[in-house]
Amino acid sequence: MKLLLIGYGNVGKAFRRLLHEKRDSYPILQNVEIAGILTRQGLMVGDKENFSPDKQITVLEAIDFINPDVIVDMSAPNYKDGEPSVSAYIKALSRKIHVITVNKAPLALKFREIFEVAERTGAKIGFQGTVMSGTPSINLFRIQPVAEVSRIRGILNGTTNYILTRIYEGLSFNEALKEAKEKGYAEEDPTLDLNGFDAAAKLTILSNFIMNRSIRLGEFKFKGITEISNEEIRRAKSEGKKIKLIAYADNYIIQVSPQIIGPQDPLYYIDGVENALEIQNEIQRIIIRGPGAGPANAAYGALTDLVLLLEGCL
Ligand code: 80F
Repeated sequence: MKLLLIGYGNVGKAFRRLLHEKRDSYPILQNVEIAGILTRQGLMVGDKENFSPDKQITVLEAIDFINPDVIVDMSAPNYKDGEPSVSAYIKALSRKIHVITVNKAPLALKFREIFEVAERTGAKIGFQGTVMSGTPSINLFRIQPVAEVSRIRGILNGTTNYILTRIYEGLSFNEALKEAKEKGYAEEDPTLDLNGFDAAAKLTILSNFIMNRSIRLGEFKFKGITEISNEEIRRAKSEGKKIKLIAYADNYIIQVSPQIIGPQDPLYYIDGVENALEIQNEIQRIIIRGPGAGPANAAYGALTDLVLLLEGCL
């Protein structure tokens, strides 16, 4: 099985490392090969750790040139129009090439259009890494096939939760952001984390997938953490509370906004890079928590999708 990787930054490199590590012990991965890696610098043919481009070609040309079985998109998100990933997915899926992605923008902007092509051809889309990285959220729902989800509520961005936690612990905003960047949690453009875009994109994908909605990013209001002052965080602390960036969707409301919450709320205990998600369906309330960002976690989400694809479970 031939893979074409798109994007070779923090997550791309972690994915390659993880695939090499796991290939020795998991026979199902033994026939998987990275046939090419594409970045903004061009295409490198084959599988080498140090990137150096062999050809200057576009993503669409790289699909023709490599003719992969799966494209694995680990490129930076483009929230203007999702390109070039949207066109790459449509081209790949229409040729029955599967797509695994950790890039949220294409699915947050064109979820239904992309899935329609996949449904027509039978190609599969794995996107666990788009929401809560390697902590099962999207893939948890794959084993809850008849659940009717009426409400989701969670903390879905690792960077902002990390920053809010570190300010609560006494750091300045800039110190906290610097740490989040150093740990590889932040987006290439960290304003996407700070202004709520990333959390809103994840909420859009989740709502479309597990609540069967047809929402596009931009159709609902979202706020990030840029307007919260350190004083507000410390005042909440003195009252025994915390400020958290909460994503919420039910059948009427969908929003991302900072909220002051107390110890009676399970999300109060979600600190640092940890994320959490409460899912209410007709018979259960499920809460999952785990790391929401970090290159190894996002890479793990993508590798999980690859194994599920190989096992016929996507
Ligand atoms: P990084 O900036 O390290 O690498 C981006 C790569 O994309 C580069 O190789 C660049 O050349 C390539 N690229 C950009 N545009 C391209 C194009 N048009 N064609 C080809 N290549 C292109 O970024 P990361 O950190 O490796 O992230 C990669 C993707 O993973 C992004 O879509 C992220 O949104 C996604 N992701 C990252 C996560 C992380 O922890 C986590 C899950 C998904 O919750 C949070 O705090 C979130 N900020 C992180 S969630 N790094």
